[in-house]
Amino acid sequence: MNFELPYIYPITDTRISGLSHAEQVERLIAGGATLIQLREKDASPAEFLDAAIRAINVARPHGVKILINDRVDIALAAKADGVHLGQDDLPPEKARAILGADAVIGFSTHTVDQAVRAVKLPIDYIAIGPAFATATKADTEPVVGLEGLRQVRDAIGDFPLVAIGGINKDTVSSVFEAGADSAAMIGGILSDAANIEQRIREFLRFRHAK
Ligand code: 3NM
Repeated sequence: MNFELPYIYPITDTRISGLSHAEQVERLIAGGATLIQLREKDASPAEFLDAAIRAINVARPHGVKILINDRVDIALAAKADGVHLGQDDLPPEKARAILGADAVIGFSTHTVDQAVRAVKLPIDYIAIGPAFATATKADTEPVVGLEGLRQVRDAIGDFPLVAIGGINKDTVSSVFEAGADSAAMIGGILSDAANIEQRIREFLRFRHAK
């Protein structure tokens, strides 16, 4: 598996950005994104599949990986690079069996215990969150916080770790200091839709300068 987490991991949201998934992917790639997750909570499966195929057609010529949130069936049908699973989605072992050895599989965790159990699964990275309070996801688990993030890092060794939830320009450096390899963001990048490209470029430049 030649997969490496980028510092900044953007996730699409049509409600927050007011843009299609393909339009978001185009702007994110222009700003330097190399891994993008498509997150869709409103569309029908047929609509999500169509949007995913359009977004993948934008990303593939650039070598940018596209993961599908929650839906192994959509990832398979759209020939995405992989899937990001929640605790209540298909189990990662089943997703791996369906998508194959080359697929990138991420898995959401919300506690140290869940993270410790997750590193034994056939996955490529763990997400831990919410790092901070967030308005983007309604049903989040309790905030993990920077101390929780540090505990997860200590508990999982060097397993690839993504922090998510409430990360913005004021908080991004703290999640790296607490041990995250990557910061996943929705609102921090997409809330100013006219400046998506500039926003992600600034986040990437900031991190690379460190
Ligand atoms: N998952 P924003 S928090 C999609 O805790 C998602 O697993 C979370 O959006 C988790 O960057 C979250 O705007 C929302 O806070 C992330």
